[in-house]
Amino acid sequence: MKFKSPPVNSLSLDFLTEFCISLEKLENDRACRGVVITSAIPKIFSSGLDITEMCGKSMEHYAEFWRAVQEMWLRLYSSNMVTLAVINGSSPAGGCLVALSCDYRIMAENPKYTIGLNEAQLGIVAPFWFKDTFVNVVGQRVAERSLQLGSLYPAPEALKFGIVDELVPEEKLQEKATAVMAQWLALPDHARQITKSMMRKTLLDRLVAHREEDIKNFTSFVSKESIQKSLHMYMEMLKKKKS
Ligand code: CO8
Repeated sequence: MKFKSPPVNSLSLDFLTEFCISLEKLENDRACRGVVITSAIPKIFSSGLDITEMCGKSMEHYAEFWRAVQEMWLRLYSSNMVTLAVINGSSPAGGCLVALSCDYRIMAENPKYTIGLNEAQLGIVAPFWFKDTFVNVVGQRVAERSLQLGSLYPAPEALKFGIVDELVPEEKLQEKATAVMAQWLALPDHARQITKSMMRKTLLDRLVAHREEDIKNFTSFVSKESIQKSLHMYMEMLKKKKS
């Protein structure tokens, strides 16, 4: 599956909806046992949640958007398929969450590409299921420090901290992805699926049980004047950096 939503594969409501439908189609296709998620946009895997969906919109819109973010994560994190992220570009915040939710992460060996949960840099807070997905990959200490600092790590550091599993020269990504997928698919599906579910069920159940409360938390947090101001300033900063 190749993300292709120029300019930066930001996770808008439309993007998330289409992503979920595509995942569901593959999930229901008995012939499909694994999915490789990558980007068709050079240098960018995904720029994370579309910030414009969180700025100057109605409470109803925030709720609808957040439900779509939850849905994407619930589907991806609980997928029965082997999920492999091939991170061929930068992957901040929600982009990093997509990668962290897969079973295995291969990143292009390019120190210009960064990855991490940088929410704190935007003046916002990663919700518990972002945080716990991160903890489940890198452990408490790395997650605690990285989340507080909103760190975006260049690929070599991301490997050092266990955010990604392997670095590969960009031109070898596809070859490597095929080899890794073959390795994972060599196991009997049922044993792998039950093991995956055992590792992830507690966190998945927690979001399912607290889904409405999580939406309420998001809508009231994001609609605060101070948070709206932070997000606007961040968008301005991106524009200035560009010019
Ligand atoms: N959402 C919306 N628009 C974006 C986003 C985004 N996430 N990222 C970039 N854009 C826009 C830029 O504003 C710019 O727009 P325009 O052309 O109109 O000026 C355009 O995309 C291109 O961006 P750049 O010029 O910056 O492109 P580069 O190739 O130089 O850089 C990057 C690409 C590295 C992806 C860079 O754009 C970047 O760092 N973007 C910001 C990424 C980011 O911080 N995302 C965090 C989003 S928040 C999130 O995912 C989790 C939130 C959890 C919620 C918590 C509860 C409140």
